[in-house]
Amino acid sequence: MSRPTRISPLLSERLGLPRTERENWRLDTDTVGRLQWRYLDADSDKEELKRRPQRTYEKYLLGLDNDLPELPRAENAYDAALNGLRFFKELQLDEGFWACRYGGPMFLLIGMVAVHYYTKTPFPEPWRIEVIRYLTNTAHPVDGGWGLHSEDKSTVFGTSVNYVVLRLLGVEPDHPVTALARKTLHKMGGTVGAPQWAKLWLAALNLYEYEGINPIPPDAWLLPDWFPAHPSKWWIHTRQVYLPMGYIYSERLKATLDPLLTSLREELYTCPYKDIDFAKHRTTVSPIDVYYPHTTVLNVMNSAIVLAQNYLRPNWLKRKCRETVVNLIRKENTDTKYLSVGPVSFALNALVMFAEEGPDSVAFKRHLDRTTDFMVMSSDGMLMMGTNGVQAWDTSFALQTMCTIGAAELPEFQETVKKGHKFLKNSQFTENCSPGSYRDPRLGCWPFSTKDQGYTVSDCTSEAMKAVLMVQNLPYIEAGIPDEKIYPAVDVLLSLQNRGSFSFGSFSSYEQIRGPPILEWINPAEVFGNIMVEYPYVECSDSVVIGLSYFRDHSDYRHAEVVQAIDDAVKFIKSEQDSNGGWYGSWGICYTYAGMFAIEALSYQGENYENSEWIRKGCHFLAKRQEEDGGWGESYRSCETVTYVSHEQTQVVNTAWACIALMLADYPDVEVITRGIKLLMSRQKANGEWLQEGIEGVFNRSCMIEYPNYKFYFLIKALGMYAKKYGNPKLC
Ligand code: LAN
Repeated sequence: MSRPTRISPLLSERLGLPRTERENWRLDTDTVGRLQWRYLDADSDKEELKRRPQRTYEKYLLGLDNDLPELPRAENAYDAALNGLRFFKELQLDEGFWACRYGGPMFLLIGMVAVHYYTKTPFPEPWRIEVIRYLTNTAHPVDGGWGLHSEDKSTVFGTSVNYVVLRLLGVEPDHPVTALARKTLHKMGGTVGAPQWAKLWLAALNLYEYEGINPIPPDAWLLPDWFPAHPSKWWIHTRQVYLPMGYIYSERLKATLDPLLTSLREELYTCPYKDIDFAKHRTTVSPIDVYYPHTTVLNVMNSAIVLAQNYLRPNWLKRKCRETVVNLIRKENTDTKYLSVGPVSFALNALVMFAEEGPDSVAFKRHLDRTTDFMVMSSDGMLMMGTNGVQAWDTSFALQTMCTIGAAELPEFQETVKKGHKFLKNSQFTENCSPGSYRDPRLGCWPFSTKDQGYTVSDCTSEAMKAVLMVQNLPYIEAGIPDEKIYPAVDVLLSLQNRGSFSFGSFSSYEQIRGPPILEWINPAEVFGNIMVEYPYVECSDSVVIGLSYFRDHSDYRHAEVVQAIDDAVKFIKSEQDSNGGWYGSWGICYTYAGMFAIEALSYQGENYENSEWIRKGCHFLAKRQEEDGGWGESYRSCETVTYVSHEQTQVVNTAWACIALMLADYPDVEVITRGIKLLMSRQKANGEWLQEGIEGVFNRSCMIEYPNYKFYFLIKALGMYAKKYGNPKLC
């Protein structure tokens, strides 16, 4: 059942669920962007509540009234841009970055809650109340289930794991939310049809049997490094998730059965637990959930591994696997300050460290300390984020926007620019990773979220480098990053370019492509596509072209190689354009997102509508998709179906992306752009803000993810560019 738009007010309110006092939440941070929501107790923290009043950004993020003033009505795009920026500036934290609620994926909370339950670590009461609220508010408005992401139909995956979360947090089975969800789960066939990642968490909670999970042998790590299928060749997220999963699977970790778990065993299935032959359900996955079905190769391989495991796995081999996995997890913990690359591996690693080193170990305690980095409070309740934030990425675009539209020169925004610059300066990596971690150099690069998280991404380094260079042109920026400290970032970018035959010249996300794409045949996750290896990504390639082009015009360092790298990447970008002129976006929704980045990259080479057939086709693709009201609206279904699908309503973010692309291209029919710009202005509120519309981002083709700050800086950029380019006419 597709998801109708949510009925307001929030379901949690209609059901009268308990809630915490929103006025008592505070967001703590540090100079490298750590985000920690803290609940102050009305009695024991009375003093602090008085001493530390809530800041505007806290009120905004919590959905409270934010006393920001009404601004003079904008009659032209420039004033609208500045009004938007005046609002957005108030959301900046003192340390220079922007916070947000990076939600969307609905399969993350289970990890956090399972670890607390398994290890008997109390789940903080304010979190418990607010997680229950969040899940209540994101349940499907009709059938009460959950999907892979917050806008998805209900699936066995989302419904099983979030049902378990609610029950472990104390919601009774006859509560209206759990009762309806369970009914839907049973209608879908019950938890036997859950995909592998759900089965693994449920097995660790003693709610599913390990024989019913397709094998996750950590033994793969013992293959020689040169072997093409060695896990070090997999995409970083896949290898970091399957590493601890391999431990949990191989060691058959199981929570102690208690009355709650015993009851859950009966609630999740359509027949009594003891009657289920789990081994028979190893390959059962609900068709509603499947995005990437098992291949025959994988099924045959799995059956062979099951046999080998049962008869041919001596204890010494099991011990060796355990040592290898633990050793690699320790390196990951050191290199990411216990955050790990993402939320799934974070929770899995915490469980492994508990099992391996015990409840009082430093490692387990450090993991527990990091749980706050992922748990974010919002108006709908508390959720676990897709990463520990979007700090460096958002700050880079915010700074670029202010420079592009000339706002950075205005006195009222100089403090904002200075603080943002300082944050990017603090976020640059100053050391490389542990030897033997299979990680590439990262010195001089930037992360997507924070320096502590420790991972660089090709486009994050490139966009941050561009932001830093742009800002450092401003006369009032004093302590800039010297060129010698930018060079290592350029070295890394150059080293990340793919050289393989089908991907020549392109850039992937975290690393070069290390393994053959045929490894996708053994993608075991069922719900995600394109996860086994790195792929050439058009947006990553665009961003690197943009960053390196900016650098090329700034410095002579490795000039010939930089020029060559840009050239090769541009060829790749052109070759990726579909015959209808669209570019498929892998990280944003979808063709409008990638179209903007691709056209920007080409425009940096002096290409435009007049002289480039690629840009011309790209513009026609976008212009054709403009809607009646002058806006663009693209549905997340574009990402799944790999073809443009219109949203039911136009979206400000898609509209801004399309307008930016058309302006960069010098699209001759200015009226098309003007209509888009007018739409952005018409949706702006009196205090300069825009309200949240549909979800903006995606990963692995099937899972959507929120980028709440896109509705600020991309809109401000579109409006400001329009004003600069077309003489800022009066528009209303
Ligand atoms: C992200 C977020 C940022 C994103 C961009 C920088 C925008 C992109 O251009 C490159 C890829 C990257 C870094 C990216 C990769 C996958 C991530 C980390 C995410 C979409 C955020 C969450 C997602 C991660 C895989 C979620 C955990 C789920 C698993 C399947 C392990």
